[in-house]
Amino acid sequence: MTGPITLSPEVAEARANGAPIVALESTIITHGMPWPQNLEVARQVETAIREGGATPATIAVLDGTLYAGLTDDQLETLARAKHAAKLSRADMAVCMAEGRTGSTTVAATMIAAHLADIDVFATGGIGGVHRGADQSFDISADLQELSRTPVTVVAAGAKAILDLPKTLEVLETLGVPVIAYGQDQLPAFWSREAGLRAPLRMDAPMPIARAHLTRAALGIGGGQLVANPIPPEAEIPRETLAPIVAQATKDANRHGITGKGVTPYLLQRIFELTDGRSLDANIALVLNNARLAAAIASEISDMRTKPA
Ligand code: PSU
Ligand code: MN
Repeated sequence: MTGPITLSPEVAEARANGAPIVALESTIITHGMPWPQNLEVARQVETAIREGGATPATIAVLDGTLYAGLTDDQLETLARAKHAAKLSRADMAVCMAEGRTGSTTVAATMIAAHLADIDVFATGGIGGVHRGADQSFDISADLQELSRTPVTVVAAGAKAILDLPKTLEVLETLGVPVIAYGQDQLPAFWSREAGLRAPLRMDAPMPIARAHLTRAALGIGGGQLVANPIPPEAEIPRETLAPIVAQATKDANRHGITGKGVTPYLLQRIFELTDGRSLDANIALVLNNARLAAAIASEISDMRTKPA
């Protein structure tokens, strides 16, 4: 074994030069979007990061090897995989030990990014506290990970399928900064506004980069969550989505969906109930997050390589 994580040549070179790198999760490829849009979007996101002046590092476990940076063939293999495991902190090591293939959630991607010295990670939405969590106890391991692993995560807020007020409360308890980008409201994934004020607001990549480095200097540990609103032209308003989310949640309960199956089921059901519109919105917000993440990574790289 050459170390716990294998860097693509491109990622290794960027790291050696202190150049900006943005990590990308892969659960969105295997469990978040249908074939073949999943592969197209994975490629588009990598392109958006390159256009933003950074190097993309898609994270996944392929036949037991944890990678930061995939070749196009590897990306396609993953996008076509029918039985890839959905990996989080609990099961990444088991998947590797058994030589199997799995995609990484936000939590597992943060762990891998940190191992590879990558500061910034772009995704669609993080996991959170599910509706009905008072009965089901379904709270994503992503929240705990944000409190312990020092990576800045750019997402479009938490998905509207979650209980957003409870998700904010848990993040506050865990000491995770939730930073709305360019607005006061917390964004809610497919919608620009959750109807909740975000705890923090920042308006440019540079101060976000500075806060990332300041947290490290203070020894606080843990990451930052940057909640970047979906572009206005792509959003699905909250009022439109509310009954659809309610329907999807009811269907999930009726079918007895639990555990890791809940988020993929809801995403697929909402895709059906919106005639595919949710997928178009999802694609737009992921690309938007990739661009912001590249800008933040560039600022961090500048600050590290040219200290004031
Ligand atoms: N964002 C998407 N689609 C997804 C996810 C996020 O647009 O499929 C994934 C992320 O990988 C996130 C995971 O970490 O869902 C959360 O799953 P759970 O609720 O089981 O923790
Ligand atoms: Mn869960």
